[in-house]
Amino acid sequence: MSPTNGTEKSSFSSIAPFSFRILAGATRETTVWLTTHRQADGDGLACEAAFAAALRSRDITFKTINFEAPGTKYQFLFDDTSGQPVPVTIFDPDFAPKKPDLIVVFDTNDMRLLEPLSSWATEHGVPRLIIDHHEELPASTASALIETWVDKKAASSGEVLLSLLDQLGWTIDSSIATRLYASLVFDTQNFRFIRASANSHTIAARLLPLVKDPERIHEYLLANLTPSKLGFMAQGLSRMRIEAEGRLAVVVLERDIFHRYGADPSDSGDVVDMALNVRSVKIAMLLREESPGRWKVSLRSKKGFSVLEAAENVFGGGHRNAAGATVTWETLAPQTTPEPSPGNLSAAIEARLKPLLLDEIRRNM
Ligand SMILES: [Mn+2]
Repeated sequence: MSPTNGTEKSSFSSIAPFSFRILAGATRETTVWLTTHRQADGDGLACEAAFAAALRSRDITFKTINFEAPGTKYQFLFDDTSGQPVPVTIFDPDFAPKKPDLIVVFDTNDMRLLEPLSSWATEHGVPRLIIDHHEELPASTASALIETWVDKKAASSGEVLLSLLDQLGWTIDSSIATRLYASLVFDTQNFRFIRASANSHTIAARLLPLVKDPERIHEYLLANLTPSKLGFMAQGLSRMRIEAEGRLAVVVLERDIFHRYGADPSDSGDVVDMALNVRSVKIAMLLREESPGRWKVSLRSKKGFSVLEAAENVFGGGHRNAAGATVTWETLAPQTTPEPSPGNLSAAIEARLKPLLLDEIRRNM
């Protein structure tokens, strides 16, 4: 179900009745956890911080639970730059945390990206509410414990969250607005990717009077280079191969280059985004070595070209224009029989994915 699905305007109370009841009737005794997918980005994190601020203003107990510390460029969302600071906890099932009444998941409906939290929640019977703008994976959310509030037309999860706050009738203060605005700026990349709708701008116009220092948000999210990061990007770009008559960009980054420049794994996203700024490039593929024998695949495409199917081919997911997967030899094993040595895993991944991507380019040119 989706907030803008069909002709009639959907109501949160009817689409997610359980979550609505919990949130609308929440008190200090209610505990809500907020989380987002692994390798969290500016959208998911901004939503967490925004909703945390909303819960705090209503005296509802909350905990922000992540799987890694937020990347440096996102830390402003949780400190006093954006309002009252919001603490972030790293999930640890061994700590046997006290069960919350509800877990709100932002910016993904792929429960695999929340492990081990999603298994823990299922085991302990904890209900979850998904607030998202990605293509729904019915298999992932087919549980009586999971409700979804998804708007695939929204350009950011922040926009979907705002529609939820409006339906709850909660006031948007500066602390909430600043973070929601950050979500929009991040996911639209400064209002470039607005899904052919005025909605993001309309929402921005509504939020802006309340936003604390909007220029600094742009700076944190989009002008955050350091000399060493620039060095890392130069390395990344120098390894970029542009193939298929300029239409496919491929970058392979081994682990040592991250170490050498003190780069964050999330920094590689900027390299692959840069590839799409090349006019002829339709699809960009980045392979990043996470640990020996384990590579992260990031795929990006321009409008009219989908990378989702290629990601799914190696058991990943995402959406049409941005998808990814984590690949080991076991992932490829059913269809390939190479010598399992860490050195050629990236080559094997490339050999598997490239024909699929070239096919997609050929079909849609
Ligand atoms: Mn998003």
